[in-house]
Amino acid sequence: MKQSMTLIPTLREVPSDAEVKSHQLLLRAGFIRQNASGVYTYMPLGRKVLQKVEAIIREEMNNAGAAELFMPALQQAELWQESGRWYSYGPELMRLRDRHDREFALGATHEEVITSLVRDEVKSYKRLPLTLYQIQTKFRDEKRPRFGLLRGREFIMKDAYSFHANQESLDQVYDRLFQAYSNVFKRCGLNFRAVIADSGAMGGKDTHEFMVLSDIGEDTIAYSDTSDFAANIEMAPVTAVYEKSSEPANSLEKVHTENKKTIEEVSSFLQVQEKDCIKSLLFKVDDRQILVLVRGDHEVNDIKLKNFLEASVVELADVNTTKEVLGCSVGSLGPIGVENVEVFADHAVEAIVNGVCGANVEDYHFKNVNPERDFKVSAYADLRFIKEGDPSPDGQGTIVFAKGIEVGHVFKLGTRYSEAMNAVFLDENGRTQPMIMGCYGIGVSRTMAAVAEQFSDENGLVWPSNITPFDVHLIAVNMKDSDQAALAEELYSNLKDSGLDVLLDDRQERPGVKFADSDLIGLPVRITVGKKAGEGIVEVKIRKNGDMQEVHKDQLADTIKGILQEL
Ligand code: 9G3
Repeated sequence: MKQSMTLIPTLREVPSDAEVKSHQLLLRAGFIRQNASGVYTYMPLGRKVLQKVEAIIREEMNNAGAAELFMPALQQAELWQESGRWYSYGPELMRLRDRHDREFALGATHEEVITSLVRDEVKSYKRLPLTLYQIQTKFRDEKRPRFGLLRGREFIMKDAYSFHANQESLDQVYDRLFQAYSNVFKRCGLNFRAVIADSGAMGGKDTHEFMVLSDIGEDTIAYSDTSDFAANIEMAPVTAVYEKSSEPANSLEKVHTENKKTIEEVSSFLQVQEKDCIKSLLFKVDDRQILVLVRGDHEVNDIKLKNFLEASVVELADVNTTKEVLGCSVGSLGPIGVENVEVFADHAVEAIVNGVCGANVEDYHFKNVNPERDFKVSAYADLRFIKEGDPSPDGQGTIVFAKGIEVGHVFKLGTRYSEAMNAVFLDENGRTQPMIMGCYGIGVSRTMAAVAEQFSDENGLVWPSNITPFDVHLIAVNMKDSDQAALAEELYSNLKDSGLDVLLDDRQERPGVKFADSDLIGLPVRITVGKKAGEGIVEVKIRKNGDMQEVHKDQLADTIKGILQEL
């Protein structure tokens, strides 16, 4: 490709509304242009990277036995009404009406469409298992689109769906696609972790997110400093064991704690440690209230609470409800004497001796509180967020936190959609059964941005050789110099004939501009045709580490192929 024939509008200055590196660089290097908030055009260079990422995904998915199809983005409302999600999703689901006033959704995901297709076409266990996938544009009306392609309102996803007669079949396909995902992200050059994730509203038990480690990631990962254990912080189980101190239980004492509300105010006022305090929070759980207790230095994990109580709605009760139900504000809540709501506590609370908790009277607390003597709970459970320094749940090493960008997500769905939409099959005994499903997503455009986030330096992007838009950037210092122009043209056709993808900068621009643009665009290898053109000698520079060498044109193709293999 000759730069004079394509469109690569590089920018000198950093766009003000781009907060993260990948967003700034993809804009400055002319890979993307914004059309509207969260809506982008993939320019020629960006499109080429997407095509390479998609090619890797297709290879791995096809290898794993999945068949590619292509579903519509326009989805009838009726399908989403059958699954119930037409009513459960809010403004994030983009909806429109056609000319006959019939309602549609713009596809945010395709469980409904694929399930309605398979229920019509598959009736017998002999046709299972079946794994279908597509690479398609998705629409989600994010409240705050940000970070360029990392959180857009229109984005490219590979989404796959598998259908099974039994659980073992799902487990097999899940594991095979899990491996395919690891291959995809490895081949894209990404430093990623597969983390145990909460299945949230998706139902199903097993689910893993593929996280690219990055400080600007929106998710927090808890991982072991010595093993490969890694979990989304919402899901990471806590296996810490708590030593109950042997000090004698002193008698309960009610103390006035004027205006002391937070754990640190109360603990410093009463000269006790935060870990000897009991933090009590009232939650609205479906249609009732629950009082949840955690140790003063811990936080309630509402996802764990929801899963433990098998509830569908869990949220902190508001101030008025708290006052109504327990007669005081949050800062004075406690479990002692509470009869009208159920009380649950995290395991750590059980080991507290002579602790402190609110007295359910404004500005009063109890000292020398001892669980089981002074209050009972319906159950102790793992209800807190894991913390750095906790033992890793797999028993190996200690937990460390990191931020991650979710680029993939695999779910065991179970029969959530097949039951709702009657996707059934006849099993080998002639009985009608709902199909068991799995679903698997990769954010394709997000993966490109994650690579840009992980591989860039102060001069610009640095593309891994597997997904670079072009293999080689061929630059003539001065196209008006006949030796240089001639050699550049000769090398352009020879390198292409040798199978290399070449971008020739044939613009009438000053050398400085060409070199700055080349560093910004970030192709893995740059060839400079300069003063020694007459001798057939060019300069070869590796973008990643800046290594330079002079090479004669006869060795050029092999030298470059060797370099690309090594990168
Ligand atoms: C919606 C909207 C947003 C959504 C969903 C539906 C996330 C939704 C979860 C998934 C699960 C899997 C198949 C590929 C892998 C991920 N955000 N999810 O279902 F209507 Cl507006 O998409 N789907």
